[in-house]
Amino acid sequence: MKLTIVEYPDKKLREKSKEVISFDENLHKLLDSMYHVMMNTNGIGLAAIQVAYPICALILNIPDENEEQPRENLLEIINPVITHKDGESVYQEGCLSVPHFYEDIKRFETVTINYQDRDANTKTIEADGLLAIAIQHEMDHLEGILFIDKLSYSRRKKFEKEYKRMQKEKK
Ligand code: QAP
Ligand code: CO
Repeated sequence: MKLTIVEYPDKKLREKSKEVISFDENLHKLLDSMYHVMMNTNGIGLAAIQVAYPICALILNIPDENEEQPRENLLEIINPVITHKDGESVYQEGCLSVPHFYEDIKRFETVTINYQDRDANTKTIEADGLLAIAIQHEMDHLEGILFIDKLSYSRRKKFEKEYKRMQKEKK
């Protein structure tokens, strides 16, 4: 399955993702291909909508203490719902759909989610640290929200200017 990352300002990123109903081979193939794209692009998290599939599916692979991302640490999260959130933390985020731009974003420090795995089994994760931040970042994608939407007006303006300049340089 050939996938490419959808990049800002593509409007496709603004679509709201739909609940996953069929936990079939097509879903498994998509998840497997998403994993390869994420690894090839040095990502730690990727939502299906970022590869043009607007469904409530995301993957996460947070680096371990040796900065490695073995496949057994991969989390595949389908139809997530946040059931608890608490605290506050700030982290410098990036996004594969907004390449080469990083900014401090405030999130909840801990979150608990209910979700389904690729075989529709119901699961719960209580997350803190980078995992909690990544879950919130990826779940925003399911709503069509990007981390740059959370910037102050002046930082957002600065971003738009820098991003346009970078896009020109690429061409
Ligand atoms: C979301 O982001 C995230 O600009 C995942 O040139 C980010 O994997 C969650 C990436 C921070 C929590 C904290 C970005 C790779 C990867 C780039 C990513 C780039 C290459 C971003
Ligand atoms: Co992102």
